[in-house]
Amino acid sequence: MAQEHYQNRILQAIGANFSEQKEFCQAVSEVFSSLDLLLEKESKYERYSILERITVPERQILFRVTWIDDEGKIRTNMGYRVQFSSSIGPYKGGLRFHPSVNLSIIKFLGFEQIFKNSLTGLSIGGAKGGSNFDPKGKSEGEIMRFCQAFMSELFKHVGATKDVPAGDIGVGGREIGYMFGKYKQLTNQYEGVLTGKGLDWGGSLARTEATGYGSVYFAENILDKYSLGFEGKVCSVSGAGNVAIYTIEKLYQIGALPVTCSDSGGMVCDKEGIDLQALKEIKEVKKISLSEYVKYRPNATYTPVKDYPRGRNLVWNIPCFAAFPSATQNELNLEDIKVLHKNGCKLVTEGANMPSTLDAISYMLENNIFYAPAKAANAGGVATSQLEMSQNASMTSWSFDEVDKKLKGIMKHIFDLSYETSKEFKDEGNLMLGANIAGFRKVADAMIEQGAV
Ligand code: NDP
Ligand code: 2IT
Repeated sequence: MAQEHYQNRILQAIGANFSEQKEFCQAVSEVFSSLDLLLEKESKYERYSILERITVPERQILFRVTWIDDEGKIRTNMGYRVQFSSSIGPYKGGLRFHPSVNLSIIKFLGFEQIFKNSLTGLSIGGAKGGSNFDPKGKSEGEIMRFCQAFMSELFKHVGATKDVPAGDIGVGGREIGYMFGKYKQLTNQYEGVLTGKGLDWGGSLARTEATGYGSVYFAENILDKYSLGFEGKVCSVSGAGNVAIYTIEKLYQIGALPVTCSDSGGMVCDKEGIDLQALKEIKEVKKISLSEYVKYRPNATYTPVKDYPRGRNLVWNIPCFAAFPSATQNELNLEDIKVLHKNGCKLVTEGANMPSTLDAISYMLENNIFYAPAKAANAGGVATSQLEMSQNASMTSWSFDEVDKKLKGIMKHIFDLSYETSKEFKDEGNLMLGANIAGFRKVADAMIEQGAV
């Protein structure tokens, strides 16, 4: 019997050992699907057991977080920090607070982060963390006490040159502030242990905007390559959080027309263009449901999730030139992409992590829809986090324009690297293939050079 390919053997073993970790298996399977030619050409990766090693986190920290609610009751949540790879730099990656968080979710995010961070061209390793704490309906005091309790354990494992967490779903500037304060109190160190900090205490200008802006810059690079542009083009965005809001803001700045957004309760369609000020007021300031949007814009429509047909995300029913899934994993499936395609969609840019299912990705690649994979398209956030670390380390701060210019340059670098790598491996324009190979190769080569650790 012919010997099974290296990557298939490892994938099968992971599937057998971690069958309950569906999201993690999905993320590994997506990366491995791009590696066939590289592994065939370069036997050293098998010789040095790279796939066996790179799929196992260097360290998984699971901890109890106990905090006291407003009624004085002691509450318990799980805390996670998965330090996946430090081959090319200190661990770096966000923290997610959402009731759906479990080890599979954190491992998938941490695994993707390794390659995303590698693609930026900066020296940052991959990690992810978070908790199944649900910030919804919690008071300001409860949020603060939870963040402090979370850091009371996490502080033992992080540090400016060791592991530098940041935000993700449910973790923004407010939560970073409470965690930073606790870290400082516990360690008596004022250091850049977190990114996404407030501008008066070590934060970087443009970090808030970076993921959304970066995702649009990446999409612009694709269109430039094919002499196309965004002027006057209708775009659909999902999500209503940090990534979605600044994707919408940048789309307006380049002359496009974003007409949708969504949150966990439902979606808004505003044919004249999403009212950005109203969206910011609802989701950034008041932190309430998107259903309020129609009070600001009576001509817009709001559809609650309970009215979505089974297995569908209704955001993708709105005809558009480009779609920007920017909420969460697996929010764009095969049915969704077929509807988008039928309605003339030419480009999908992943602002969220792993928003497209594997069969939706295959459909895009087979049907010549430009596909900007998450680990390339949303890397602007973590890249700007690294710019924050640089500013902290050198005790300087750069202007908004300086940071934005660097971000633009990094997004172009990621596009060029992904594109050139797709060409090298005879599938020109397949950016998933290019991004996966380029991201992997740098980390794998560093692992070989650093020996069996
Ligand atoms: P936020 O918490 O700011 O916003 C998340 C948005 O998505 C909210 O509108 C939320 O709804 C909605 N949402 C979350 N979970 C679900 C769900 N299960 N079903 C439907 N809607 C959901 O997070 P971010 O904007 O920071 O993150 C969005 C995505 O982008 C995530 O995949 C994240 O991993 C990724 N990302 C974030 C980066 C960053 O710098 N922040 C960098 C790179 C990627 P509601 O308001 O009701 O909670
Ligand atoms: O998924 C991501 O890249 C993030 N949530 C941002 C991570 C970071 O360290 O800025």
